[in-house]
This record gives sequence, C-alpha cells and structure tokens, in this order.
Amino acid sequence: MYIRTICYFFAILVCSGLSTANRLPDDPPNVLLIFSDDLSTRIGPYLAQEGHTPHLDALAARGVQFQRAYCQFPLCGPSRASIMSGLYPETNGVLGNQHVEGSYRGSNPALADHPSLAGFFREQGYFTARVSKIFHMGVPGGIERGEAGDDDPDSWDFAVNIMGPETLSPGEIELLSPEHPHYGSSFARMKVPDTLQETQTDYLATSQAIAILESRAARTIPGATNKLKIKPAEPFLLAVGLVRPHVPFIAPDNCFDPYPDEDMKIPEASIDPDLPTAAYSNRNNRIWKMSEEQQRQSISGYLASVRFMDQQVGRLVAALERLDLDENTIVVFVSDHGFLLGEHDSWQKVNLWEGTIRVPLIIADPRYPEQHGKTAGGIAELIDLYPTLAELCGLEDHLPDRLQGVPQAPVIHSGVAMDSTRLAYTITNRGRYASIRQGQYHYIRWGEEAEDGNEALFHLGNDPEEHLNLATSAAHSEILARMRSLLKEKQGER
Ligand SMILES: [Ca+2]
Repeated sequence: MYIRTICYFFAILVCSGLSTANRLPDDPPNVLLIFSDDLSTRIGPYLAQEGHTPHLDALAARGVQFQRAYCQFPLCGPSRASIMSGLYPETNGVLGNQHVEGSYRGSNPALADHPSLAGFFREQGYFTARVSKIFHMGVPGGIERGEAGDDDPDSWDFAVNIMGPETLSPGEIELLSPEHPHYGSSFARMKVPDTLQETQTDYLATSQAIAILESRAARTIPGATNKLKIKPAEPFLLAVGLVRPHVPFIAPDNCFDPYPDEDMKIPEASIDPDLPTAAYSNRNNRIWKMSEEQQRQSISGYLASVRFMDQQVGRLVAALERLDLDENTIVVFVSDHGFLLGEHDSWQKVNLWEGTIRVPLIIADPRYPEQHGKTAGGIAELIDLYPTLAELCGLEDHLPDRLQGVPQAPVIHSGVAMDSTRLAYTITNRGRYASIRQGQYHYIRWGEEAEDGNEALFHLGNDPEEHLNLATSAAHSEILARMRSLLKEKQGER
C-alpha cells in the first residue's frame, strides 16, 4: 500500500511535469520583445539615414523589416492593449488610457478569459518577464512614481516597474511649448551629462533587462560544480518597454550632437480647407503654440531621444550575444504608434495621418538567415504580432479562439509574399473616426457615416505626404466606394 501510494504520487509528479512540457515543441526559441514609445518611422532603417540609428539598422539586417505596419489606435493605452490582446480596440473595449492602476482588464468582460500575448506564452510553459512600460504607463508622471500603470499581472512570472527621474533628471528642463504646460504632452527637452546617462529611465530598464537575461542564460561555468550551473528549464519571453522618444525629450549630450537645432527641417504643411476641423485637431497653434525655433528644438529633441533609445537596443542585443542567447532568441522591435513632427502643421498623436498610424516593426529570427535583411512591403497590423510569435515558437495549435490578426510567420521563415489585399484598420475617438489602409490608398473618415466633406482619400504612391485629397475626384469614385465598404466590413467585425 505504502509503495503503491509513493508510485501514485510519483506518477502525478511526472504527469504534471509532462503536461506543461508537452505544450512546448523541442528547443523552443526565446523571445525578446522591445517596445519603443511614440516612435514614428523617422528612424534609420526606414529612412536610410546612415549612422542615425546604427543598432536598429543592425537589427534590421538580421531580420525582416515590415515597411507598412500599422497600429490599431494611435495612443499608448489602446494600442498596447490591442497588440497584447491580439484584438481590435472596439473588440477588447480598451478605447482610451485606462488609468485603472495595475490592471488593463479592469472589469472588462471582453478580456476576462482572454490571455494576453505574454499570458498565453506563460500558459504554454514560457517564463515571462516585463521590464517597464508594456501595457500603458503614464510618462513622465507614472515613471517618476514607479507605478505599474494599466499592467496585466497575469501575464508575467516577474515584472518590474522602473522608477526613473524623468523631469527630475540631472539637467535643465527647457519647456518648448510654454503655452501648453501639460505634464504628459507638453514639448520639453533636457540634455543630461554623458557621465550621468545611467540615471535615465531607459538605461535603467535596459540594465534590469540584461540582469534578467543573465539569470536566464544557460551557461557552463568553467570549474563550477553542477550546483553552480545556471540552466533554467523553460524558454523565456522578455518584454522590455523603452519610454523614449515619448516626451519629455531627455537624453545625454552625445545624443543631441548630431542634431543641431538650425539643421532641423519643419515639414511643409498644406492645409485642406475642405476637410473638417477634426482632421487638424493637433495643429500647432491650436494646442502647443510653438515658435518656429521651438519646433526645430522639438524635432532635435525627438531625434536625440530616438538615438538614446537606439543605444539601449544595442546594449540588449550585445547582451544576447555575450550570453550565447543570440542563436535561439527572436528579437522583435515595435512602437505603439507613430508621431507627427509638423506634418500637416500637426504634432504628436491621436489622429489618423499616415505618420501617426504607421510604425516601425522588425522581427529578427536567427533561425532563418536566408531572410535576413529583407523588407516586407505588404500591409500588416500590430494585432498580427500575437499569432505570428505563437507560430514562430510552434505554439499555434493552442491559440485562443478569438484573435483578429493574421500570422505573418511565413514571411519571417520563408519570405512568402504578403497578401496584397490585406488592409489595416485604425480608429480614434471611440471608433467615430476611422482609417483604412489598403494597397496604395489611405481612406480616412471623421464621422460615423460618410457625409460631404468628412472623408479623405490619398494615393500614397503618388502623394506620400498626403496633400491631395481624392475623395471628391470623380475619377476615384469607385475606389472611394470600395474603401467605404471595407470600413463598414471592419466595423461589422468588432
Ligand atoms: Ca505611446
């Protein structure tokens, strides 16, 4: 009886061990998921500006760079909730920055039984960790207070908020939009002495992330006994949130050097008087009231912040290499949404222009070197990340039923051409304003129904800066009708 009981418990132990292990394929890759905040496609790999973002350039050279990836809502909270849930904002119900401390779910029934991307990997047997801002966190206030923001505790085995000094950093803060002194959206910049870069939020986050990589690396220590060998059993998914280039633009001196104010160019703006006021809700004189000099200083501050963020990406990738994790770790680099720096005389986010909805997306999978350095030109949505990563890690058979993205894994591992009919759907204002990107066309509607003057249609192949609205052109009436019906279809899916 005694022996039978021991065997019984032993069997339970073996089975429970196998039940988790069974879900994982042999030798599953690790995932390093790097989020930047408010980063537009004004970066090296997208603009071919040599030396601007050397570390992202290097990452793009060892992965696939998506040329036309679009967020689903150009604001931190809903975009991140959408990426992490794999659902459109109208489906998951997160239509604004939640401000429910410590929970992106709140009491939202749409998310009650739905694991996040990281939560799903955790359920499959991955060790999952978060450093700093993955779900929404207030920048700079929430960071200065070290808050968890709208996190999802179920997603992580280990999570750490970074308490960074932000506006309290060792330097002099210059308010560049003195008539709009809002804590989270004013334009401001600060140059921190290079010797004090370690004080900075993103530097601290990266150091913490590297410490996690150290502890997860399977290494043989020469001369060590077995007890001293570090060999964690599970693969990891490590999500690292960098908060730059979100305002305020704080970076070490060396990052400002390549961007003197006088060299910064304010984009040429054409304002279409036939479009509704909502199209231009982010105009400089409506909110920030910056002088031309202050606008140039803001652009310089943004680019300096991008440079500092890029340096942190370099530190993360170098740590992977040093720890021999680089051959089995997929690195994903993404931003939550784009950002305008004077295009359409508009600044920042929460509008539907191309520069705000389009984001950088690089997926570097070391196992498929023949795809390295390639660009993928088709349209992708950020809700694609969830099923894409699951498939790259061999977990696609266990995905939750309700996901709205398309797995792009075949593009990563085999260079399969992307679906040319794919569209990207993005909203603001709880869905009352919406955008459809398909092929070369961009359709925007500021209103629930099509009305005279509340629509815009651009051909980005001919007009990449979106100056010429074709919505009233008779020659484009068929395309306009198609875009309207695609929008209706998307709204039906929510
Ligand atoms: Ca953001």
